[in-house]
Amino acid sequence: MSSTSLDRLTCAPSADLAEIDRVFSAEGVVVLKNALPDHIVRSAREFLNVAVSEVEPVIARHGIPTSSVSEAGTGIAELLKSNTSKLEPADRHVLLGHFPLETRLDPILQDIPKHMSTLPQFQHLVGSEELFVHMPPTARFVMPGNLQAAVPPHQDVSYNKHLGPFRVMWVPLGQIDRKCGGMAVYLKSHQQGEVFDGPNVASTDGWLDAVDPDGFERQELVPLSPGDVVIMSDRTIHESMANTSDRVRLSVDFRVFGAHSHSDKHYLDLQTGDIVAPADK
Ligand SMILES: O=C(O)CCC(=O)C(=O)O
Ligand SMILES: [Fe+2]
Repeated sequence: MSSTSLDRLTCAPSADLAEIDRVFSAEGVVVLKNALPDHIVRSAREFLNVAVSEVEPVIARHGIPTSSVSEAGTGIAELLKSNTSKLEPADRHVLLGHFPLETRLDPILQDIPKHMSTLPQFQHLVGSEELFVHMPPTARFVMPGNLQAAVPPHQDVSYNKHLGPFRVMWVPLGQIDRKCGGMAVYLKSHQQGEVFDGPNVASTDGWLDAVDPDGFERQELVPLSPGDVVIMSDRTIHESMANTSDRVRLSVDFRVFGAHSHSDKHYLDLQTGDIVAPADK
């Protein structure tokens, strides 16, 4: 098997718990192949495709033509590079490739963790039969040429100081190949603590400075198909890649935690389907 093959990180969702554990504990990442049924992925994709057309006015408001996604993507990247301090935080957030809050809170996206929570393999990876998800999830549209939408190397723990231990679940909604701006992970990097030691950030502020993944083997998570689900530790270093294709890359990612962990912000209780607000302090 070649060292760049994703096969060594890939398990069928029906695989033995011991096999999934072995891969995840050693590498800090596992790909659960074909874990989501078609209808769940299709509904999420159709919903987000409509949501892309709904963010076009935000892009157009900045003088960027939206008739071609690749022209929009390169226009956004130029704008973000030259003008970032003058942008409204909500606009900057969208231009970085994040869907707005209302989109991310839509229950249609919650069907993804609801389905995953029924799989013993997933429960095992999170370490709990009772599962909870930080709300809202991240949902991303990465336009071709929007190089500013690629997230520099980071551990998710640095963006989520309000959570106890958690797992990251990254869900592509289309075919992921070498060109469309998927993800790369640094194998075994979860075995260290948090690397970034700067201040907390809001996601509207943009990306944290890249951490140094030196010394860890970089693995691009390609190819992936709709239905595949990537699970990482909260300390696994990963980054997203530039979209050099002619397609918009759509994905959703969730932070999932078990009964042994906690959150100081809103979360979805997957047992009851309720969104739980933080307790008053
Ligand atoms: O989807 C991406 O480009 C990266 C997502 C990611 O790493 C994150 O949201 O923490
Ligand atoms: Fe991340």
